[in-house]
Amino acid sequence: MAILKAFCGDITRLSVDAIVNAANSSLLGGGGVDGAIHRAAGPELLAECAAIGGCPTGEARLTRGYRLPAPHVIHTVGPVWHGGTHGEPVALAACYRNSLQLAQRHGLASLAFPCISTGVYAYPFAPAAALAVATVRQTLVDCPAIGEVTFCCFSAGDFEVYQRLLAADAESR
Ligand code: AR6
Repeated sequence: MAILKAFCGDITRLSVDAIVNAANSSLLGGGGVDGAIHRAAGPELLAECAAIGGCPTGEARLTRGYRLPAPHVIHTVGPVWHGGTHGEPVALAACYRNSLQLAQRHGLASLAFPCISTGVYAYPFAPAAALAVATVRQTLVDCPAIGEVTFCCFSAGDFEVYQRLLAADAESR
């Protein structure tokens, strides 16, 4: 059974097999966690991303991590929140599922996710977090290579939400 954990801090510091980037569909960098990852990885990451040629919402692409402690980055594109009736939950779940399945195909055993879409893309935090934990738990059933998934939070309040969700998840098994 894979371990799910929450961490509060900067995702670029984590030594896991892959960190996930909350990118935009150009894959050419931006603000928030995307900007932090590109700054920490160095310009080689942007060059590799540019060669990929973009990524649709809900899908995921793998690159190297360059100067990051994590040897790989999985770039996924979350939905922009437009009120919740424009397919946002389906697209957000696809981000988590496709990132995990990509990691599984490449034999990556440990992964860290940021709280995708909950910054600039304005997805409300609590439902995004609940969807993230449920989707990861469900997808891991078919991902035996993955032993550990970290939900990387960037504020104490966000971290508390995940701690509550993960305690409930642990109690339910
Ligand atoms: N480590 C971990 N989490 C972080 C970090 C960090 N260093 N920095 C920010 N966060 P956002 P989105 C958290 O806006 O909503 C970019 O410009 C942040 O507190 O980075 O998916 C892209 O290029 C929030 O909880 O991503 C896209 O254009 C979470 O990361 C757009 O933003 C996600 O916030 C994507 O928007």
